[in-house]
Amino acid sequence: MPTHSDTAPTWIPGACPHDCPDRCSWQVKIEDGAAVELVGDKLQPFTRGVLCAKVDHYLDRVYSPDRVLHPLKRVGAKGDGEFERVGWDEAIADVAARLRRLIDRHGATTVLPYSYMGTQGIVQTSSLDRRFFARLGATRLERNICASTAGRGIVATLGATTGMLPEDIAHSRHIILWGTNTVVTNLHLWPFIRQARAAGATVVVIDPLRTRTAAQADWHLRPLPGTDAALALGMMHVIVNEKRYDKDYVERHTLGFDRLCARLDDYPPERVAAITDLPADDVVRLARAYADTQPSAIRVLVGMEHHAHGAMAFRTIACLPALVGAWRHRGGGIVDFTAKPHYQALNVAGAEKRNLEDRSIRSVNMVQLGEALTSEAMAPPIHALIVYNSNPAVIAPNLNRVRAGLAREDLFTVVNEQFLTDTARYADYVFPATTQVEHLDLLWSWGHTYVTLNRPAMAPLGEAAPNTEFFRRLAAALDLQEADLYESDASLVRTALDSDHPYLDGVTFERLWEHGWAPLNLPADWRPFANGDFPTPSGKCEFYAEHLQAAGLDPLPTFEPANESPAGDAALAARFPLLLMTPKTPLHFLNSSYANLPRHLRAEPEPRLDIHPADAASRGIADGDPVRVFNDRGAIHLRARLADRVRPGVVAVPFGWWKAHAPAGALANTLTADGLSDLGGGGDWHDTLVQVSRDEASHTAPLRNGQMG
Ligand SMILES: Nc1nc2c(c(=O)[nH]1)N[C@H]1C(S)=C(S)[C@@H](COP(=O)(O)OP(=O)(O)OC[C@H]3O[C@@H](n4cnc5c(=O)[nH]c(N)nc54)[C@H](O)[C@@H]3O)O[C@H]1N2
Ligand SMILES: Nc1nc2c(c(=O)[nH]1)N[C@H]1C(S)=C(S)[C@@H](COP(=O)(O)OP(=O)(O)OC[C@H]3O[C@@H](n4cnc5c(=O)[nH]c(N)nc54)[C@H](O)[C@@H]3O)O[C@H]1N2
Ligand code: SF4
Ligand SMILES: [Mo]
Repeated sequence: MPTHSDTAPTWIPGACPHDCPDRCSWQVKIEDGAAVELVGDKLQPFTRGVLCAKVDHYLDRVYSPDRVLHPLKRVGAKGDGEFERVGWDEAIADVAARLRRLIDRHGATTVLPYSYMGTQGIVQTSSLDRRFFARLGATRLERNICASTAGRGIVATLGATTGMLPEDIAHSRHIILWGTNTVVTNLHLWPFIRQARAAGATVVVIDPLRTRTAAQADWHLRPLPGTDAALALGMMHVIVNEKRYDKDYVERHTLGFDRLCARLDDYPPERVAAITDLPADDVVRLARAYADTQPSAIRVLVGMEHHAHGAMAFRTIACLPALVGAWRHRGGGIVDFTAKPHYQALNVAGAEKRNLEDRSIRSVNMVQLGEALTSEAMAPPIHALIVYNSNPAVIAPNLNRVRAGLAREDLFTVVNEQFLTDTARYADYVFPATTQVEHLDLLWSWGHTYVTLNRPAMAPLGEAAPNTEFFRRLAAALDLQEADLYESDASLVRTALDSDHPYLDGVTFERLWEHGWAPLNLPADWRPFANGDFPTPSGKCEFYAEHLQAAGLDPLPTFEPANESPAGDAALAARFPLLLMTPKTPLHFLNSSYANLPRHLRAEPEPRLDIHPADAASRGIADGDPVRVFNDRGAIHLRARLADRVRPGVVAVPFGWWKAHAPAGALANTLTADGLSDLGGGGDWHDTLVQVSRDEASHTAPLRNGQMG
């Protein structure tokens, strides 16, 4: 059992750094300066000592022979992965000199940072890096590949994303997991759902795919992707027409009920059935169960946002709890991101020094990196790209365009990484980044309300350095003088904790240093909208949201088909009749992370195309057959898996694999759309049409099974 004492061997508290809602606390055992064991912290009330299959062997990642431990300089062609070792001083001086030359010639906006949440702490995700790029005056990056669309949609209705506390789902009696794969992506919520179930709750999953979560549900509904707004409107139609709504709550705490009712006339169950391809009876049955079984909870997360009308879908679903008065109850409402109370409590803006950023400088949406690197319209073009905490050559949509950009000879690319990722292979310089056991960080969570401190448990291996140190060294090499650029990691943690907010009462650096985590000090009876108090412009739950008009959207909930869908573009759908989903199904990968480690690849040897037996039969495809999946953006070759996992008209390819480790280099994002969502600037990659054919040609690379080089 880990203790917090300082006698040898020592156990050091820390936390999983990944972009996962669960934010597990862990303890690292140190002997003779080396990490010898890493286990979940059983005392943490939400994560309870259980690490997932991805992270359970985190020390394999730390001590992997494939770690980048020294600065590397490219000697081969871009993308080939041939590098030679160079010294930090020499490398950073050359990077500074080249940046200086490019900035002198093209202006500072020729520099583009590209980062996301490869590590998700305040210090290593968004502190000195933000200050550094603001000081340079670089092109700004819109970091909205995840959650901003869902968030903006929910905020349009509720004014805030944080509704129910996740653990309160244990009190729910009717739970809809709507477009989220809890068992895979949010594992630590599942015990609370099981608790509810043991007390009689019904669990419904709404997902076009039969996910692991759907397989465990009491009822699985499979609408066509991108049609959830219609389903929610159909439910509201039934709830209102059958007078199952909470009249008192609606009158006191909502805005625009009459206008909503007029809109609901357009969504009788029969029409909703035609849009969603669900039986009309199911729409009615779901509406009745949802309204009548209180407390009822809806869990949403991210995957469903990646559509052209993703925000509208979230906004529409967010109308449901107010209609039935679910917010009155503990265990009623919507469970969404918990980031907001963390951001209210912690001084994140102080760590980032957001005031340094000049918001008049142009910005690039990270979803559209390919376009930013290849478009003629970019003036000045991006000539310098600095990537950290992200692997765009795998995770960004429309990869052929991304890779064409990364391959440009007139692009100077610097990548700060733990491994030689697909992206790093295009770099002119790669710098070695520390892992979570080698650096300090303060972490919030988007899936629970505990603040966590991650202490460095051991000295960095080789010449690895934290992200912050990379930016300090680069700032020094550029001769930048501002003290803000050189704040220490410990001081950054203290800056972030420097807040008078009551949620942070009693949460001190010392307490966190000792125990690793502390709960935010939230009010005991957390039913944020039990008496209305919605932080919207009207103070009410906005069925009608005036300000949406300004954004060019319908002020009422509505359904519109995506352009890239059979209902949106019949001509395109005639050529590419199948909708492609590319979700996070691999249990052993976290986005693209771990998709290079032997243990994880043994468990996830190859991506398969999931295709419904009816769609396969009409194409002469049998289970295990090689297939070609293609559209105008590209083609991939992989093997088919015939199963009821997908519904007719929909196929799925999981994402995460790297080119070198996926058989035949089949990366899901080769095919995906890189348009934007309606609000929040997220991607629309689940609106992707493809065609599938049996692959008669032999593969360029043999399909391997369970092995890696
Ligand atoms: N194992 C594992 N866990 C992870 C991650 C990982 O890569 N691997 N990634 C982490 C990250 S970054 C995130 S953002 C979260 C995401 O967590 P989730 O949002 O739960 O995961 P996704 O796979 O993105 O999407 C969930 C489901 O949405 C469904 N979906 C897509 N479009 C629609 C639609 O139009 N309607 C409906 N009803 N469903 C739809 C997909 O089929 C998918 O099963 O997971 C985190 N946890
Ligand atoms: N088709 C499709 N595409 C998707 C998604 C999908 O569901 N389908 N999901 C999208 C979503 S929700 C997200 S969040 C994005 C995720 O996209 P990313 O954030 O780019 O993905 P990750 O694989 O989590 O992390 C990227 C890299 O960060 C590195 N890293 C980790 N710690 C550190 C550190 O301390 N320093 C440095 N310098 N690097 C570090 C890791 O080694 C890893 O290579 O992908 C998106 N792309
Ligand atoms: S990836 Fe998520 S579930 Fe796994 S250890 Fe990290 S926080 Fe926990
Ligand atoms: Mo994400």
